[in-house]
Amino acid sequence: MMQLFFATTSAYVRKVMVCATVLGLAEEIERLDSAAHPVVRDERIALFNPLAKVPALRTEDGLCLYDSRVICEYLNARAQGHLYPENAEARWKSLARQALGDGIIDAALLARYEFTARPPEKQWQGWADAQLKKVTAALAEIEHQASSFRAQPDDIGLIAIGCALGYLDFRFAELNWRASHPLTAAWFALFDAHPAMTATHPHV
Ligand SMILES: N[C@@H](CCC(=O)N[C@@H](CS)C(=O)NCC(=O)O)C(=O)O
Repeated sequence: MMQLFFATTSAYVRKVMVCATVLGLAEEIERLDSAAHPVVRDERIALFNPLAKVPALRTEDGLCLYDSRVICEYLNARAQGHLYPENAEARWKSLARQALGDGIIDAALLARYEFTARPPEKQWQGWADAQLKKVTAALAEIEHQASSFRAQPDDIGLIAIGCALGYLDFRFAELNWRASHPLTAAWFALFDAHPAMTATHPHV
């Protein structure tokens, strides 16, 4: 069995688990309890990843892999999957979409950490606002592209974007992103109904 430091709240872990599910590898992954935090370091995770962040994977051969991008690509190679297009143009587009989805998660997480990980006297609303500006700009770009998205989680770029939108629903429901992004909302309604997405919905 592979071993994965896991968290039901992490959109990056979800990205890995959606890939694993689509690739038929989910049952080969043992999920290890974790409590990743930017200040309170979880030394258990550091056994696999010196950055002490999740996801962190160890293979049967003892190979330690992180971060989510590397793990997803490893799983795809291991299963001889097709989550990464071979055609060069399609591949760059897919990888840029992954960066867009991951970038939403990065920015949303930084905005959240500002108020959950910092003491009140060190919190800065301007920082969180600037991070959420990145989220809204990325959502605008996704809306621009959404009419070309497929409904199946068969591509790393769409999986990353799907996990990012799921994270906004989970932690930033007040953004109400669907109201101003109708094409993205219509796409996500189909995409999020796939068994690999329903099996990995974030929860506390
Ligand atoms: N780029 C990394 C980001 C991983 C990450 O930031 N994970 C969060 C949990 S959602 C974490 O471990 N945070 C603890 C920390 O920042 O030290 C990836 O794609 O895996």
